[in-house]
Amino acid sequence: MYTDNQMESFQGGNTDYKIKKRHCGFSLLEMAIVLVVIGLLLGGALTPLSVQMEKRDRDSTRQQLLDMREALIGYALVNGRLPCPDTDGDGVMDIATTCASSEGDYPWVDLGVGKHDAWGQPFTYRVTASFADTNDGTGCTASPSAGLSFSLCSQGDITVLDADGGSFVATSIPAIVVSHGKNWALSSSADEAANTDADATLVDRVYSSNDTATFDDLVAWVAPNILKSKMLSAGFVFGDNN
Ligand SMILES: [Ca+2]
Ligand SMILES: [Ca+2]
Ligand SMILES: [Ca+2]
Repeated sequence: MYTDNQMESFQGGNTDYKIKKRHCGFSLLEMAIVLVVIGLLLGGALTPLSVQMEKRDRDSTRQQLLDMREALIGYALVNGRLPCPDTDGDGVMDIATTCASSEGDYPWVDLGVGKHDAWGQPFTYRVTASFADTNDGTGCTASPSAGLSFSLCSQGDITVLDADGGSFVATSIPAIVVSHGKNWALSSSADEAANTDADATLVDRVYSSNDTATFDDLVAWVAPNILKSKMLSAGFVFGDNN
């Protein structure tokens, strides 16, 4: 026989046990809720992280483009002409007397920069052929300087628009470099397609990930007046510099 106190003790013990058991059940439920909340938080945190990574990649590619443009001008200062594109993927420009093609990859071996962008893709490079051939001048002056592929009067043939069929951003450009961005070349976007159709009209505009208006390309070009100004400063004498 148990005393009343002993019975109370047992009952109290059972009650504690039940409470503990019930508490364990709540803990599992709580854990499930916590896991769901953590999942939601991680899901929310991962999106900005991917955005941050793309921003980092775009910043580094933008810096590469600035270096590559500088290298193009440096090449012209040394050689009296712009480099031709690489058309067979070895990083070496392809030229006989004239460029094998006006458009190809940036000749990263010859220029020592620009093998690929932050997404591991080659840069597209387009040049006005008469600025890169080994023929003196471009026909706009009767007295081109020996060893200079272009003259002060030479005009580039590349046009940059702010959208496909849009307004002019720059005209008479001798050379341009394009990174096609994280998505490479999205054929459903007319503005992106304009930068891969191998003609002399390209697009440079603000970033957008919005459906058919998607545009993530990064573009840099050699401004003709800066190129000629730097060559004049370096002591080059153009045949039409009278
Ligand atoms: Ca080549
Ligand atoms: Ca020329
Ligand atoms: Ca693109």
